[in-house]
Amino acid sequence: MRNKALLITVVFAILVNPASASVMGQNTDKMPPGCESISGTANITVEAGTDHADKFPSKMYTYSDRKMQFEPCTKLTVNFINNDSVRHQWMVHGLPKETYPMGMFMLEVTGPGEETGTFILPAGDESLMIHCGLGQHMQKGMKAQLTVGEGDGKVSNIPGHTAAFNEHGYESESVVPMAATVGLLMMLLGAGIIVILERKTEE
Ligand SMILES: [Cu+2]
Repeated sequence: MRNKALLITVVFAILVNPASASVMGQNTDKMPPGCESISGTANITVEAGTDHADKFPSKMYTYSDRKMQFEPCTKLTVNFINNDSVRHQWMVHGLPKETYPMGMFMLEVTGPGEETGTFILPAGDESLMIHCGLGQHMQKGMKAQLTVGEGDGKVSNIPGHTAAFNEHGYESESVVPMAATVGLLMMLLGAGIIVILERKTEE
């Protein structure tokens, strides 16, 4: 009886278990090189999901906000809400390694749910890329630009904002599946020949 109650509790806990979430590169007080102090604080909420990609015919996932701009040395708190039942990330690249050993800040939520994290933006004018690192999610639209100060360029292929040309790694990504398809066809052909030869020897 007791075991049964325990089993029911465990099963129930698994069923209602909320999505797990994590923060990487959290930084609330360490100044990036060139920042004497925090210039200001900002709070944003970003949603991730298929619903935000509906208006972009060739895209499957995206963020509710894909372009944002803040003063250098801003202490930024991000509330990241995942509306999908698949895992999504809000990952900022190109942060100073002195302050962020991995060079990044990341929020990740594995299913419907949310996570909040804080980091301090660098001191210079920079255009930082934000994306979801899960397989093909960035190519499917999960990409954004965080402009620090005046920025230093444009991040390509942001739905509704920038063009898809010059996409870094675009060509190699389309070549790899093609090579894999050719390889698979060759394997099938080889297997077919072996089957035919075996049948012939059996006869
Ligand atoms: Cu994703």
